Amino acid sequence: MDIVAVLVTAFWAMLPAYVPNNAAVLTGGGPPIDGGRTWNGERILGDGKTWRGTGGGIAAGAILALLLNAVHPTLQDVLAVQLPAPFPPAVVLALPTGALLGDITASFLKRRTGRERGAAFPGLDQLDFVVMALVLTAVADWGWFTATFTPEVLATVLLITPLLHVSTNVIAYKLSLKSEPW
Ligand code: CTP
Ligand code: K
Ligand code: MG
Repeated sequence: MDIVAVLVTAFWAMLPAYVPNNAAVLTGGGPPIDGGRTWNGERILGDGKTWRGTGGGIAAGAILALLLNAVHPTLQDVLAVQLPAPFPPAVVLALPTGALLGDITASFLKRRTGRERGAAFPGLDQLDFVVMALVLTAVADWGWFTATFTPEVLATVLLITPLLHVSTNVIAYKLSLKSEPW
């Protein structure tokens, strides 16, 4: 694959995992997933992980994956670039669910290490969602996963994701959608 094809594949395949965290910011609120419960004096997850945000985030990512599938044939012709095979149904769900599961796992680890809601955890903040999205996708459809995420595409994903994450969060912060720029 040439460099353009690698970049396009990495970005296209990860889009349904990029959108859920941002959609959760917009749809979040209401009852927290942990129901306010604590463990060793700290919240299990905290008020930043809600049912509404999680549901809204998964829905947004899945809808985006279906939209990408719908425009796949046309775009492949128009752009004359090799796109990854359409998202199989299990992957449509695995990408956004994995992204939010990664984010929830990170909050669990933040609370266990004494970090309050909104505190930064450099490294974890930028990669939690991508790692879990990839793991769930590999479990959901190993054939599609290995055909799409070749070693060079995987390396590109791990490189561009932190950059995209940092920049979109700074934008969301500047637009007052988020209370911290991470
Ligand atoms: N959000 C949500 N449900 C999720 C993830 C996010 O409702 N599963 C919403 C919450 O309103 C949250 C906001 O999106 O405050 C920003 O998400 P994030 O930065 O992940 O949460 P924080 O509030 O920073 O909490 P934490 O320290 O646990 O990450
Ligand atoms: K987060
Ligand atoms: Mg945060």
